[in-house]
Amino acid sequence: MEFDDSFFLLRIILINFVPENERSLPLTIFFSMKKSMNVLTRLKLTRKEVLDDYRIAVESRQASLTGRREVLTGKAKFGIFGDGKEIPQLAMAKVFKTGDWRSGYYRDQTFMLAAGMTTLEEIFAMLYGDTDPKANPANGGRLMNNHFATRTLDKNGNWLDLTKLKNSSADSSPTASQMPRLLGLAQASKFYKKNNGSDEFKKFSHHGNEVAFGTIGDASTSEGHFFETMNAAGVLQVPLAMSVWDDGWGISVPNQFQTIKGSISEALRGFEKGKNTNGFYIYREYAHNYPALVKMYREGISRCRKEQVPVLFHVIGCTQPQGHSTSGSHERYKTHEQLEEEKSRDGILKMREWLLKESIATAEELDAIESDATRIVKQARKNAWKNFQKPLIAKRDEFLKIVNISTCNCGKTDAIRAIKEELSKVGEPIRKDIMSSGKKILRLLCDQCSDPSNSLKTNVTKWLETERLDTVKRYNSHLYSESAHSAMNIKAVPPKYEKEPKYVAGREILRDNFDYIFKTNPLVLAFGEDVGKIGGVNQTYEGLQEKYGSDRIFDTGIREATIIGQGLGMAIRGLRPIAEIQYFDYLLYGLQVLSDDVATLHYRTNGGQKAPLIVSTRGHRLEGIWHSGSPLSMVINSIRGMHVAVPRNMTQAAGFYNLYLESDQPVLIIEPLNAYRLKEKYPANTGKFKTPAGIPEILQDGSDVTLVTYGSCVRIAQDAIAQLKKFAIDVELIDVQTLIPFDINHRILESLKKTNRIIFFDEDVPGGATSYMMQKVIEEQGGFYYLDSEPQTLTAQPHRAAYSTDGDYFSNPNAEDVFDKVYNLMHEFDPVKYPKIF
Ligand SMILES: Cc1ncc(C[n+]2csc(CCOP(=O)(O)OP(=O)(O)O)c2C)c(N)n1
Ligand SMILES: [Mg+2]
Repeated sequence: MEFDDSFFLLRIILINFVPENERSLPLTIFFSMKKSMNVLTRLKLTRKEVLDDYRIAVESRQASLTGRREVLTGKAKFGIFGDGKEIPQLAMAKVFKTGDWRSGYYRDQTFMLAAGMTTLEEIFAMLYGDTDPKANPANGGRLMNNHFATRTLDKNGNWLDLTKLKNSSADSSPTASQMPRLLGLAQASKFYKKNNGSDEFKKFSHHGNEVAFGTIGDASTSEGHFFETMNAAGVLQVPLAMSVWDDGWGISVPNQFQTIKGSISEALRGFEKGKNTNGFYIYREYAHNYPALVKMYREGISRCRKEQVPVLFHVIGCTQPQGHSTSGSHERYKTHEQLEEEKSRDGILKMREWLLKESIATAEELDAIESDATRIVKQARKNAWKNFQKPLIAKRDEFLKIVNISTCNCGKTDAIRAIKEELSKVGEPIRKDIMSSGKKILRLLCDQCSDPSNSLKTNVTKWLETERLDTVKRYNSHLYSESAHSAMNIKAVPPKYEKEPKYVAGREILRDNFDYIFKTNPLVLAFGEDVGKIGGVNQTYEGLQEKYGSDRIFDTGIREATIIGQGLGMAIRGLRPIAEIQYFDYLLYGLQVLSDDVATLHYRTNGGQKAPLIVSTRGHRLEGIWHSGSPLSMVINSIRGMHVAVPRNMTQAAGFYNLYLESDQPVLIIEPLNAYRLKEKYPANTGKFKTPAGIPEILQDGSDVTLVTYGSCVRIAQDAIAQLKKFAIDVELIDVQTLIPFDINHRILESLKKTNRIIFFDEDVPGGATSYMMQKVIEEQGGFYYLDSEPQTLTAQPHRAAYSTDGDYFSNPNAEDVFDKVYNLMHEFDPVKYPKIF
């Protein structure tokens, strides 16, 4: 029945059956109902939906308040919450559909709850650092609380059907680090929309209909990543929906020190999309205005989704009821007046006022929702704490039972008893307490008691080993792919050659190999500066854009961080991007994204997400500080979690692309810059040969000295070796091929066993990648025990490479340096046979 019909009916009832003086109350109720229904009709929402939203907001706030108390009472180490940002997140959740993506930050608690992507219990489990993946599926206790993620992989590391899920990429702590990946998440939709239909895409996209939602704090918009991403999104015209939760503060630093004109939407007016321009749509709304926010998100996201254009939602007037985090109090930097003013425009308070004003609910109904919320959150906290504590208490009890001193008569029983006593008194034991007690007790136990197969020492040792293995799984797993598609499971396939192979410029081998890849794998894309139209500065993609289209091989702006971000976001969504950084030295601009995001993704989600991205660059052996291409230690120390491949020529490089595209392991491949035009034998099995990961190649057998190197230094070494041969010195040359992983079968040790002398050679700084290799071989492989001479390194000078051929000669190691190093080693060993040269 329509409202007006029911009004007509009511009037008839009132006139016929109710005395005149008793008709006003039902009429008032009826009119207020009519008013609220009008509001709800205009908003296209039901009363239930709105009240559900209010409930979620109140529960979320209650979780924030309770969470802070958990930290202050010592149950959790640190806490950061979403209070003050509840209302806009309800509105955002309404337009977030199955298949969509989020790339956000720690304030998105209410959104995650409203979208059904987390639960109150999970929020508390995260706070405690629960490592049980069931209790804490976002990060398995590896990250601080409110670092959200949904799982995109099953337990074997295989893709789930992402079109059937609401997806959140994995949060990370550095401010604005969510931005570069957001660009790729959005671009994937555009790619999938244009390249519809392939079976390979089915699990990842529904005709490219998905929106990538970003969130960021007002202060974090000051980061370069924000501007770089927004500019690129405006240029690329991708469905990226950026919300800025503006509370006017970045911890203690107010807006006026952060943003031009104190307003990010004002500052970005020049980025706004005009009638016939690119750019993005800009919306601005108050954080406490629920109906306006609902309308804003509906309209903005509908344009974003349909037109595939970016949108900026600047949500002003957010608050921070509890300050920034548990690390400090905002009373230190906000005045009493400021704090009171914030309270007066609290979003939840304003929503309540609105619900009452519009007669959508009565005060009693809202009071009931609020008291229910307190109860529900209390219960969630209790459950999460119990789940977290129960196995720990059980573990502690099990350990105390095992350490039954009566079975050991010669141990230092008093001291052992004291440790046990102390452990048993710990109210809320953690693994560290138990492990530490176990190790201390073991030191006090003797070996002589009873049956050694069942002695206390044996039992405690066994228990500790089991626990160690368990913690390895808990804290050390998933740095690299452990799935069936791990690069480590893929066998090498050597290049095959015709009887009389032709010799071609190395870049042609790469180009033809890429041609094969693009032809056979619809998921692969390649992009970077000058990659599209001209096919790369070294022509390794020559002609491929014309052949496969500019959706698959394309140019980007000069913006390394977001080139990597583009690749990362697209790889998270199932594509196989090759993101090119034009020169290795410029990887520094994107290193933050590699180090904090790409390299940690699989680990920080405890195996819940992967991004099998290939970052391709070129390096080694040029000249000048910014084209020397040698900062290997910069990457091996900061991007653990990725593989680092350092091929010596283009055939080896092509073999790495083939290997990694078959695997799900992210990798950095550094092509040797000065080898594109050098002639190489043309392989007959283009696209099929594979260079293995972690397997060095012995390029020359020798018996006097082992020389370990990689990349362009291989050729320098070969030159030196030829010179050394004339002095009867026999060098074994080893190309490590990948720095990460490094010589997994200890092949270098085998060489050292034969030569007993070893030199690690590259053009990184002293103490750089050569020291890394030395530690691997001498310490990890046990090479120390086979040395007859001091192990040596040969590197570039400590200063950066100087310009010009002479600059290079006196900055970087050259064949003469290699000769001298090897010769001197032999001289030291046998001065008669190898007399001093100079
Ligand atoms: C790169 C980086 N610098 C500094 C920090 C420390 N930090 C964490 S949050 C924060 C303030 C962020 O403010 P804003 O973006 O406005 O978000 P809000 O917390 O106010 O929602 C700072 C400085 C960090 N996490 N990362
Ligand atoms: Mg802020």
